[in-house]
Amino acid sequence: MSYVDEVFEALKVKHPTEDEFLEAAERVLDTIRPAVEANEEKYRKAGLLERLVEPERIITFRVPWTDDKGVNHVNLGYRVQFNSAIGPYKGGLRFHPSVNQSILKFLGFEQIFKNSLTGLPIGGGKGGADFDPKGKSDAEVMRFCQSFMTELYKYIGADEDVPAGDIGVGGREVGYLYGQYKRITNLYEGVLTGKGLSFGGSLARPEATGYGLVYITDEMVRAAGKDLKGKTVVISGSGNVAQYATQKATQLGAKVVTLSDSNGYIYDPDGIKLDIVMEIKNVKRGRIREYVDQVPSAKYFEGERPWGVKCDIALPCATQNEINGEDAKKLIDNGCWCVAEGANMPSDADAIDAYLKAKILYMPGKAANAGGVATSALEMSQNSERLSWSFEEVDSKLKNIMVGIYEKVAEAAKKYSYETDFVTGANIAGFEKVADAMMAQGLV
Ligand code: NDP
Ligand code: 2IT
Repeated sequence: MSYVDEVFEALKVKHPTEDEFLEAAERVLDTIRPAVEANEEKYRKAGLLERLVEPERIITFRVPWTDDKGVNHVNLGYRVQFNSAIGPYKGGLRFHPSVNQSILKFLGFEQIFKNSLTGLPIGGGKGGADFDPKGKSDAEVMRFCQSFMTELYKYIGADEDVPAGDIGVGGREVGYLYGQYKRITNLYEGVLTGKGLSFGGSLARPEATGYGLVYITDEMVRAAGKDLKGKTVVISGSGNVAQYATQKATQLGAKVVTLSDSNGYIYDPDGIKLDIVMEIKNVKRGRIREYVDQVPSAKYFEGERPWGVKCDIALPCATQNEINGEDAKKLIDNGCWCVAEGANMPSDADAIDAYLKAKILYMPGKAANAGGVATSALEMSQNSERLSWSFEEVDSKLKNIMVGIYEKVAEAAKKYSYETDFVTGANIAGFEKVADAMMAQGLV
């Protein structure tokens, strides 16, 4: 049996219930084969892959908090410190009822390669809690965040582990988390990213994931001799990533016709009006269906996802496994020729197989959504030098990073597979730097 297969078989036996993590690990291990085989003896002797698939540390803790009625609750909090070979652990916190160890391990594992692709010195981590911020008051969210940080602060630090946002964790939550960290430790340091501008946040960090997604999509589309102008784009989600992907795609002349949340999707044939969405989602914290109350020419589809809508480009920006094989087939049959992932692992294995078989342009999440964490690393740099860069400076660095990622991914695709196999390209390009650092640092 090959080294890759041996390690994956053992992983399945060790963690049989961790479906999401096994799915992510299998996809990465399967595509890095050529890079592993070229060094098989060396890597095997060093136990490189066995170490790569096992987090350095997982911290699990209870998070007790009291709601506005005085009722007590206990949630589960986690931080997966997966790999620190190339820098301090870096990655978001997710607050969502579905959060469990398997999901956070898959996200932390993906983060290792994503962070490596950015070219910046950040290792891989992820954390969160099975807490649902939906429907909670600001005071409840604050008490939860304070309780969460009262345990987490022991394990994080500006040179140790730097969390940020993800699903259910935005500017409000990062603010409460930062306040409690500072209160407990008495340190004013860049321990979290995605902070508010008045306390060390970076301009363009809120925009970064969505903008970065569209920058790399634009690069990929132009390399294929096409253009975003006038193209119809279908986007899922309506949170941070979806909103700024909509904004940048629209600025570049494309027309975004859908957005969604976990209840359903909206279709606006005239192009989504983002100011209305932002008011509903960011101010009122409401549901996407409310859009049609203000734009009667738009339609709302309860309980459905937008993959049946005719489009040129699909940008999934909600959550993992939101596109299955059938959805992918629908997209392709309707003429979609480009998929780029704002979310982490939104396409399941069957969907990815369908894209690759149809040879449509497909940029996987770890490359396509890396602009968020890359700009987080820029926020860390600004915090270290106690300076703030202008929006234009951060945005232009972000754009350069996304173009750089496209080039690295395309080059590795060409070297190890075929020209537009960006799945192999992203995994190998991300893996090589981490493997090199792990080999150099010995058995740790
Ligand atoms: P937000 O919490 O701001 O928004 C999440 C959106 O996705 C909401 O519209 C939400 O709808 C929807 N959603 C969440 N879970 C589900 C579900 N199970 N089924 C259907 N819809 C769902 O999160 P972000 O925009 O920050 O994150 C979106 C994706 O992007 C995630 O996969 C995240 O990991 C990834 N990502 C985020 C980065 C960032 O910088 N924020 C960076 C890189 C990747 P509802 O309100 O109904 O739950
Ligand atoms: O999935 C991700 O890359 C994020 N949620 C952003 C992480 C970060 O540290 O900015």
